[in-house]
Amino acid sequence: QSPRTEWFEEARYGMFIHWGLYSAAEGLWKGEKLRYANNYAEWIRYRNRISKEEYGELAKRFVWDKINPEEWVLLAKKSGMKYIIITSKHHDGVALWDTKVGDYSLPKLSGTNRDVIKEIAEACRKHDMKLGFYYSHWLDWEHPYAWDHNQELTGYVTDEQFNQYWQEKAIPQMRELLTNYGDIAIMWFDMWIPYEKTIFKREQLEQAVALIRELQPNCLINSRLGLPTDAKYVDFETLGDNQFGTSYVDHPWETPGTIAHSWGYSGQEKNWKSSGQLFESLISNVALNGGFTLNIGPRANGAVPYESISRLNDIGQWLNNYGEA
Ligand code: FUL
Repeated sequence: QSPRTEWFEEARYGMFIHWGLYSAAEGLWKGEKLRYANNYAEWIRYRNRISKEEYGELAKRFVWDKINPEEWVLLAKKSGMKYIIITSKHHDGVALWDTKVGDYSLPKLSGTNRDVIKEIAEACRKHDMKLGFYYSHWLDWEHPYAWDHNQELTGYVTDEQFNQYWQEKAIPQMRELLTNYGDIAIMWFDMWIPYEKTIFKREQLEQAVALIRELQPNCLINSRLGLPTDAKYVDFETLGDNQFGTSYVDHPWETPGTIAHSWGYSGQEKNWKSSGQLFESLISNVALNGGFTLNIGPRANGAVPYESISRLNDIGQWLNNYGEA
């Protein structure tokens, strides 16, 4: 492995933040729960077949005078987390930052001049926290030419059309993220089937790697990009959601995990994991030389659910007392 990954192999514990328009839906659409049992709240647009226009209205529910990304950074810091990964664009295709690529962004839909990506980047710099971006490169439910894995929302897309999405939206947006926000520690991609089974061509994924290596040579890339975990392409392996207990000897790895079920905020959560259970997940991964990226899903007013804060505080206290030998 390259020296790029050294800090990550020592970090072990980071914060995932899922925050976007779906946070304002809170796992309910017009009184109806998420369709399909056992589904994630951040998938509500797809699952409940919400139109792009109606979905965009959720942006009006953001309470800008309460939203303060520095609080998320301080929470991570207090719980002993060493990095933060935030959903710059989730599957819904909404950019959280003030993108110049198209007009489908939280600032534009919400009518604000706030750019939370800029604010969190500044807060991370101020508090010495590494920052990474989740970028949904594969699924993008707003773009007519992005590929819908079930072809339910956007229908059939040709290779040429998909390449148009890739060249006109995905690549230029990644360029913005890697140019305008200082040092980016991780680009975290999210495609959980081999690229050969998708519409992607290897060259397209290699183009993303080349862009990242050119603009931010120290930035790490995770395996859900779709290329093999080999320092040339991908720096660390991401296991399945909440999957623990695998050991790799030849490369770094992590598990992304939730505190309840959904990643995005849901008012419908019933089963919150205990602090002990979460701590055990962290320890078991660390024991196998891996890391743990634990998720919070703040609400549309920026508030982090109390249940999450209390568990993060418990883990932070343990780490403070016994962790940093
Ligand atoms: C998944 C996504 O589909 C979820 O919404 C979430 O972002 C998780 C970390 O990855 O597979």
